[in-house]
Amino acid sequence: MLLLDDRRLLGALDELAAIGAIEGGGCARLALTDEDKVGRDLVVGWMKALGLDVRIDAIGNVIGLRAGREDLAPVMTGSHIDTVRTGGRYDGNYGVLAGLEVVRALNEAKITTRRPIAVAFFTNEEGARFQPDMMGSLVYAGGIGLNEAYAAVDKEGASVGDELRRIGYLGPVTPGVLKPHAFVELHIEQGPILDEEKVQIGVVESVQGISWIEYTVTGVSNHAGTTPMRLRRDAGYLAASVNLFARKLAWEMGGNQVATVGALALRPNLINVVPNRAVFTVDLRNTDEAKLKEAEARVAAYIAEVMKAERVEVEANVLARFEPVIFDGGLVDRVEHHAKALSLSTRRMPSGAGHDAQMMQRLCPTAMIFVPSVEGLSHNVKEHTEPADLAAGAQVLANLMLELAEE
Ligand code: HGY
Ligand code: MN
Ligand code: MN
Repeated sequence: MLLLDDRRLLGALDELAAIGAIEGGGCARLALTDEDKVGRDLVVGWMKALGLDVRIDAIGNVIGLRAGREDLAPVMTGSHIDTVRTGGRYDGNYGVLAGLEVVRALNEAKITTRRPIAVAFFTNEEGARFQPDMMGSLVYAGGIGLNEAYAAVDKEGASVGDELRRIGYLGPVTPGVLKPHAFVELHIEQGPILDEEKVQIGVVESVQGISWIEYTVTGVSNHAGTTPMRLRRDAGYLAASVNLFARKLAWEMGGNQVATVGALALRPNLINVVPNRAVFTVDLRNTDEAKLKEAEARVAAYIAEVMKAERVEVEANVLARFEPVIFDGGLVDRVEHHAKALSLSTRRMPSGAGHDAQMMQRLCPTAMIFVPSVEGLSHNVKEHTEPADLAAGAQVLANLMLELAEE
């Protein structure tokens, strides 16, 4: 069995987490910011030091390629190193750095696998600054074109294209030109299931569907003291009502349905002025596409109702919409097999979070390996996974990758 150096992996995670480090032990490296660039440069440096052929594509995806005995489609692993603003140190980073640890161990063991091995990090997986999320892997899989991705802008009006150029990661390689034999992503669960059930490895069968919509509400600003309730056209009231409605709807629908109003901005945002503008987002997810569609329709119908009663205007902008993705059954079985072969406890499960793997399944057999998140915390600086669990996940990844690389 390929021997990994768990302490080295932990050290690499700490070193990367120090870039964009924030209060409480997390890190903030929003996509294509200076912090993201510094993180990218660090990981690219590690890839080069490992002798990998580093390729940067036109959407800034970075792939480190290790030659095989034969020039065949590579076995690819990877994830992302951009984070949300309140990011932890494992989301995405762990999958990329565990992939590099597999390469280090192969180098030390002087093993050349039949197939090449690739370790990738994809651009803007989080979608926190630019939407849609999983942008780099979506372009890689042919889901959107480069120009559409380049045109995405952040709240300050900076575009993906300009920011890629500015940080020096608008690479020459055509995205997706390297079609993997298989793709395996190692990731923290980011939810409470494995931790609550004390299970060591999550065998991920699918990723739930995602619906991101931004609503811009226009009402009439007015004096908070003199305007009687009957005359108000309060944009903030609609935003607040939708938040309550979506939350109640998720509880009522039950199952895997979740709903989040994560971003909300009122204007003029003053204590004594009825807001004339509200911009807010609704994130709806479900493992069942029909149910996700139902949730979307019910939120839209509710908005139409309140819009009429409050006499405000509403404009909807779809930021991301992905249907649920089912991973390759055979590869999922092999994740389970390798975890059990290491006497690790396992359970099959869907992913509540979006991942680059859901895009790679469009190109090749793809699967994911989860390790527990303590108290299910993620997108939170307190995100934590025990070192023993980090090591176990990396070993399952290594053993599966080696098997795939010899077929
Ligand atoms: O939103 C997500 O699920 C992912 O973190 N982009
Ligand atoms: Mn992630
Ligand atoms: Mn994330």
